[in-house]
Amino acid sequence: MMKIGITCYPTVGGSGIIATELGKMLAELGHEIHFITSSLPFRLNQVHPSIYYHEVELSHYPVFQYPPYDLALASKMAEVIDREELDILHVHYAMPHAVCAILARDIAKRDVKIVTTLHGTDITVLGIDNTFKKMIKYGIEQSDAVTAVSKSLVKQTKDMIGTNKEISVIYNFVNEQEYHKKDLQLIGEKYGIKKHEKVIIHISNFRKVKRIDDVIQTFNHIKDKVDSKLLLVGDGPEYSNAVKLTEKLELEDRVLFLGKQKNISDLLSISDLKILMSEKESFGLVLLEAMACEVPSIGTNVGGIPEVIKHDETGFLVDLGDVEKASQYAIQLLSDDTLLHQFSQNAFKHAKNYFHSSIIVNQYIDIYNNVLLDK
Ligand code: GMT
Repeated sequence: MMKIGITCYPTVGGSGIIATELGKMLAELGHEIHFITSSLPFRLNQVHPSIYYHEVELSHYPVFQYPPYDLALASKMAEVIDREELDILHVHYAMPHAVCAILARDIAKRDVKIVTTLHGTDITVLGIDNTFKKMIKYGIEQSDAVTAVSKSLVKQTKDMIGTNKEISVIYNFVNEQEYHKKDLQLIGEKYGIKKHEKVIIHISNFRKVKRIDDVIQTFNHIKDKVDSKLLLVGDGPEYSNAVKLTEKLELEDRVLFLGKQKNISDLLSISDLKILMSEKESFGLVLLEAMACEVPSIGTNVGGIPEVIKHDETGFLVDLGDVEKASQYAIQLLSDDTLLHQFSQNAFKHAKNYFHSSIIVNQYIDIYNNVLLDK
């Protein structure tokens, strides 16, 4: 049994989901889990006797222009490392979380091991502000072990940071108890979706990198050939632009803006195809969520997406911005029920064989055991 601290951004986002689900599964396996986060992780929705939550409290002392989150976190980490006698501190993101963990390790009396998981966001930060390069490199190199969510992210990190640090690939996973296909035709009816209509779904935080316009443009071609509806799930900075484009293309009665939703697996269960046209994506957890619910995907050939979608088997890959090709593939798939069924079964099997939670959680446990052996 290990005592493991976990730090992530607790908001709705792939990295927070992975960190929280990992903690829940490790607790089920008998490990003691201590979440050290600024608020309760949103997926931490059940009580478990081996899961603890330590809130990082931000001080609003008037001399500080901004509340010092990083220092408050490091101080909380150091306190939890000593009081709870942590063996491992698993942090998600090199910046700031690995850097905070290193500071906490220096402050604490215990020889805790630091495992850092990269989700891609550090690289995005670097793309915007190169002054953080040395800080991210430090966070990575001073960690006892580093993992990344795709081969593509390992390469990108090494190219941009210039480090020789070993980075192990551990893919994303889903909680299969929640993500599986359910018989929910009634929900579709409640949304006004007719039985014969095909349902295309896009789920994201509506940031610019997600290229929502490309999703809507792809759907605009699809709807000419296939009677269909587009579900847009999520919210974010590009939301109002997406609404405007929908109005411009006169798609209001075919595109449903659902906003942020909790029961994503229910919405996937009424969907036939998932579309992700991102320009950056280190893995694309939503693709795996779709696969687990027997939904094939069309995605761009960028970042880690080609490591998730098997072209012409579980879905299709297209070049960034190629909405014509994306719609051609979608029409091919949605117009042939036998092919669609085949792809949905391939997607489900691929998720089970390569990304099953039991495989992935064991890979993290191996990493923990290896760093503890070096003690
Ligand atoms: O996609 C986002 O904007 C959220 C972001 C995050 O930090 O939570 O997701 C990143 O981590 C996920 C979990 O590993 C990956 O599945 C996403 O692909 C990755 N997002 C990007 O690389 C843009």
